[in-house]
Amino acid sequence: MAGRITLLSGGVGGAKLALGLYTVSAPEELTVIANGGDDLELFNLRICPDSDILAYTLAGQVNEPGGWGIRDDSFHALERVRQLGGTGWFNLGDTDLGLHLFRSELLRQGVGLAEVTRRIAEKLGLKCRLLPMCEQPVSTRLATEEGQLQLQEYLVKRRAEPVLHSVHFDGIEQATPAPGVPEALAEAAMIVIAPSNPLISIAPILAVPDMRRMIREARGLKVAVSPIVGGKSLKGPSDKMLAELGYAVSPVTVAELYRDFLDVFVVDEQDAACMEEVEGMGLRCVAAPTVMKDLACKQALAAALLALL
Ligand code: FO1
Repeated sequence: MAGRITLLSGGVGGAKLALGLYTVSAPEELTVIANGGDDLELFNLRICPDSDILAYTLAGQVNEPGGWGIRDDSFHALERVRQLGGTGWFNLGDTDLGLHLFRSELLRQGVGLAEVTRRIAEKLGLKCRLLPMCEQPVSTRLATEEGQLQLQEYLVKRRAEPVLHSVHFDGIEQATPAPGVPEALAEAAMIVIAPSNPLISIAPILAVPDMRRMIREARGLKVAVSPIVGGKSLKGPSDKMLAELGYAVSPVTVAELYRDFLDVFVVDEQDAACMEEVEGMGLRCVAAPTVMKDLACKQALAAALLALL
């Protein structure tokens, strides 16, 4: 028994590691804290893509190979919206829409997002805890060459093409860690930062007031997995975004972003040349196979992390 594990995660990339941890450790001992900066309002509905991707992945319902949405979902509702000339760029499937209706109705009734997320996780059969980073709405806004874009507009509507100038988390000053988050951090034997985009998936979680301090002060081992492998992102546009913001596209940059609270930084075996520089920062650096192309790879990485304890 490894003890409690708390994972900080974005969507598709982080969910792969979440599934590895979920299937190799006791799932009841796992807590996943989902990024909420990707959340959006569409059709008066609250959509929480990263939380939903994690829930669908752990429930075995996620659509592959994309890693988001529900397998074999239909899109009749959205087709009608498009036919009528409405907002059709964000692909919400019919079954997925049911979840957004459920969540939005409960939120309107005054139920907190952590409790709504708990009910969703329970009904999908999850044996681990899934928590939002905070209950207040936070929206990641990107200043780009095309002006201000909400994160999903940038990622999905504009396919991450516009050159990025800066990232801002709207509403973050009013946010507080969601109920359950302080305990999940304090009680963890290990806090894991998933190989998610450090700028838009992990940074919003760390930017919730008090979050960074709570992680730093937690007694558990703090471990992060590099999302940059061989000079490229494992998933999504982390590499392009880092470069456009003036960072070197290297695991070393990511280690630097987490350096104030981190104990161990995990790089891919092909980046072993970076290890000395990371260790020079006063961190322990470990090389492991981090490319999670199938369930066995996800489980192998999870097992390598648990072996650090
Ligand atoms: N990603 C896309 O590339 N295109 C989509 O239309 C899209 C719809 C979508 C709907 C629900 C959901 O939970 C996720 C969805 N995603 C879509 C994924 C999402 O944009 C991002 O991958 C995450 O927010 C980043 O973690």
